[in-house]
Amino acid sequence: MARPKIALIGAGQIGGTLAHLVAMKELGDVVLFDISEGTPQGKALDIAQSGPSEGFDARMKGANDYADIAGADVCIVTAGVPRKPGMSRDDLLGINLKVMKSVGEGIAKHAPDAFVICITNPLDAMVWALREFSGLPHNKVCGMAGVLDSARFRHFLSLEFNVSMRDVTAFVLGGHGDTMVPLTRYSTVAGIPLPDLVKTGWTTQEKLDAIVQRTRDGGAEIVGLLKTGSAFYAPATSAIEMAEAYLKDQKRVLPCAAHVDGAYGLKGMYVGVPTVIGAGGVEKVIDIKLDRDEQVMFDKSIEAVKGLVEACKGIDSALA
Ligand code: A3D
Repeated sequence: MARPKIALIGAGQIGGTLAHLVAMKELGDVVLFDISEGTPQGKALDIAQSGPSEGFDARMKGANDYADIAGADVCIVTAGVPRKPGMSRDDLLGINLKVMKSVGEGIAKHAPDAFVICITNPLDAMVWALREFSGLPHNKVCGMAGVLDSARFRHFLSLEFNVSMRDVTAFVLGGHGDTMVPLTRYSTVAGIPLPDLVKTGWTTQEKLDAIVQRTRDGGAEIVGLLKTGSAFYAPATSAIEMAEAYLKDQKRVLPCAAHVDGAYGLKGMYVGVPTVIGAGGVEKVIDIKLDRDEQVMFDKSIEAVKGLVEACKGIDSALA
């Protein structure tokens, strides 16, 4: 059977890391696409030359022409600009919306059957825009944020409890931004919910609150340290987890920015929710009942996402 074809739209920090991970995990052949001439070609050649030592056979190709992504099984989109210190994700809206238009049209023309994972910020609005511009089915277009946000939460919790990250599960809902909703009630150490661990005295509510806030600020903390861009290792790993779930029909339960129509009382919008990802793309949105405090936080997050989508619609008519 031919290897899957994985198109990486954007060959910057995340795009290059994605290509390396695809090769190391032998998930398929890679086309790295970028508007910058030479960058995708150089990265593709460099990664290909790590093949003999690493022992993988994946083919790497750099491209500046959308025709090269033809027939891709998966497209992971990082094209656009990242944050600099002092910028919010929302500051990227105007410039990255224009980028989503060209990327969406390129995917629609050359890889209409692909499973598309958007990473470009502001995430929830950009995945909405990418779906609009590409016209692909909603279940085949989603955004990566929840896997990363919950990985950050799990990392911080594992440090607090001094246990393996593998034994910590975390649940994050809502938009990818300051209003994201990490749910402590559904986050566990070895299946024991965090509020129960507070009761046993293993941690305190104050420490948990601080971890929740650090998770919300997780991206900004890294932007502040790097100064020239944003996180890329963990964002790439998170998107690969989603791509692998699709390619291997793993039916993984992963949080992602999915099209929610009915669940959570929402009518047709993209936002972070728990989903099942398998060969059908986003096969299911898992609906849960929120308590009053959680609902208040979730509603605030929904309003923030809706505001960004409305702003996109305003700019989009200017783009047309
Ligand atoms: P960067 O290293 O700047 O790479 C972006 C690449 O996109 C560059 O190589 C550009 O040349 C290329 N590009 C720009 N315009 C186009 C276009 N029209 N068509 C094709 N390629 C284009 O950024 P990065 O890789 O660090 O980050 C990429 C995006 O991911 C940014 O928007 C970040 O804000 C976002 N991001 C999201 C998360 C989430 O969790 C959602 C995390 C980290 C970064």
